[in-house]
Amino acid sequence: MVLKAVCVLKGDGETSGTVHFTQEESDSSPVQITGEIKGLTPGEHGFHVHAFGDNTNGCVSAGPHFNPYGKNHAGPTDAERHVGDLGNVTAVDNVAKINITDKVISLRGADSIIGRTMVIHAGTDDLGKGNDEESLKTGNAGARLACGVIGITQ
Ligand SMILES: *[C@@H]1O[C@H](CO)[C@@H](O)[C@H](O)[C@H]1NC(C)=O
Ligand SMILES: *[C@@H]1O[C@H](CO)[C@@H](O)[C@H](O)[C@H]1NC(C)=O
Ligand SMILES: [Cu+2]
Ligand SMILES: [Zn+2]
Repeated sequence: MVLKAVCVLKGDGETSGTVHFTQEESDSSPVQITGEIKGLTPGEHGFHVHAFGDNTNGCVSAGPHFNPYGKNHAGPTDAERHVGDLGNVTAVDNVAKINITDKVISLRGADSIIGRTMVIHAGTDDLGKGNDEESLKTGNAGARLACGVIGITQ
């Protein structure tokens, strides 16, 4: 069966959005990620799945990037990356239109992102190439503008 999930992102400022996830039959099928985030400055913004579906203290409670295998932070096409590393989305006229296919995240099994948190950042993710310690953890993507818990939908 095709599985679908959705995430509504909100924050303290004017950034907000909705992201949809779709995965075909098997655990190893790629996940199609589509949607729109508005209220962004033009340019690239880090976009990740963070470990916890906890927003009790805003987006901070979502914890670090979802990283079940203890890897370094990197970009979505790198062989070694956090499962949650989806790179950047690009805002044009304050709106980022999202259409990503990712082979690492899943809506099922050990790499499932269901019940975890999607975060959009103020800055650009350097994909682990920033030559500092923080780059290998967060990509130096800066503040968390908006976030939401990823849930199953029909
Ligand atoms: C941000 O991520 C996107 C998508 O993964 C990538 O194409 C782009 O090069 C990244 N930007 C930087 C500055 O690394
Ligand atoms: C996303 O991209 C794929 C392939 O490039 C395309 O077939 C699909 O229509 C796009 N979806 C949206 C919502 O833009
Ligand atoms: Cu993040
Ligand atoms: Zn990461």
